[in-house]
Amino acid sequence: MAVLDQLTSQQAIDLENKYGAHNYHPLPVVLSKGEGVYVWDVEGKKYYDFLSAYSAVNQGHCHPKIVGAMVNQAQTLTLTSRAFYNDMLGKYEKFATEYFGFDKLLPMNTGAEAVETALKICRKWAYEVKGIEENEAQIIVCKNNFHGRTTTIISFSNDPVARKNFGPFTDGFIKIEYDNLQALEEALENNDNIAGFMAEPIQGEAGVYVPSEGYLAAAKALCEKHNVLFIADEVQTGIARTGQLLAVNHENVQPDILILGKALSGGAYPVSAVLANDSIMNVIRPGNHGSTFGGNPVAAAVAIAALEVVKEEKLAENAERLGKIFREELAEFAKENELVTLVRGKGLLNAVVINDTEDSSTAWDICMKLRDNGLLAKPTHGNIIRFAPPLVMNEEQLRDCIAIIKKTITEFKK
Ligand code: IF1
Repeated sequence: MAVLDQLTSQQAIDLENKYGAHNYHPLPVVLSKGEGVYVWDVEGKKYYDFLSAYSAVNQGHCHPKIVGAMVNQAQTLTLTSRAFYNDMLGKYEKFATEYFGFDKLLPMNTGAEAVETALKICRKWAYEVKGIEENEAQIIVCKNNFHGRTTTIISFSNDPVARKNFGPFTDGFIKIEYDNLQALEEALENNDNIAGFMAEPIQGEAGVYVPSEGYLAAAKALCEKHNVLFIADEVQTGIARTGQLLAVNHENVQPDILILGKALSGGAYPVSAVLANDSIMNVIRPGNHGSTFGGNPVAAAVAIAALEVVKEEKLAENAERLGKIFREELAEFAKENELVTLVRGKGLLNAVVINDTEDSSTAWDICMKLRDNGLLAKPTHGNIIRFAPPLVMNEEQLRDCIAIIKKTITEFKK
């Protein structure tokens, strides 16, 4: 078999099982083509993509403008490293800082790298600006967080599967209840070593937990009161996913440090970024931080195109409008179907809670039937199914998907 020969789905799965690390348990479907809201498997079956690569493909699969920008730059100059300047990075940094309203941007590649970068900036600011004694800085995070898979990030995770046998862990983090202002206030009171508070504006992996109205604004105000940096991890909730450009925009909150990833590139290329104003970002000096691919010309070209698409195609407005239809329809359905407990979310980041125990396979089994019926989605934790289509979906397609979801759950037999 030549390396690029056409495969059947089973052959592709067998190759991954034999030659790939088993760090995932994918839904058994083998995709070979994507366009807009659709993906196709190797046998040519067409599906609606209702995961969007965990909100990385907000602009739709293989968006022509984004792919065009990538191909054009890839045929011109792909990588210089930061040992030299290139003619794309400054343009991107200017475009993106004006786009999101910050003084500066530090370019990275993956979401986890951007989270690590934000933590380093926050700590350095704590020592050099706030005046905390070196190595004493503490950063407050939320229980049931998901910020990535590096050793430092899992150090403050409470997911046993993500942590077991990866120790020893990184110190300097305090975990509090999500959406609990009293817990935040208590953690901030009487502790002068707090450098920052990092949170997801909506906890995605935990099951699309939308905090109480006003939580983000009140949390930011508490951070200001205690001279602590508010760090918003918008890797999953950002780039129009929740019906606003950023999820924090729903409460008019401007974080001190903004973390972006995933759909910053429309899913075409690994691009992430950390944005902050000069009073914070200028603690970073040459040699403090970096990455071989961070800020490469292809990433810059792709990110500019991906962000332009968001505004040109009014993706936030579309997500807001279609998300309301989705939640209304599924909430109505929940009243008549005992398998669906509730639906929650914002914009087109939604989840349906299935009426079964966390350790049941019901949510997974429903996703397998959704696959058979031409829609791809995957459970987050246990009995919660995340539904997050590309934001380019139109109302007719959404209603088609709602019909598939209702039909599948109605016909589902445990
Ligand atoms: C996987 C989860 C989602 C993120 C937030 C940082 C990162 C992520 C809020 C790190 C990444 C991805 C990771 C991906 C699946 C997906 C995921 F299920 F893992 F938890 F979306 F909820 N902050 N989330 O959601 O970004 O380094 O991955 O680029 O690990 O399978 P990354």
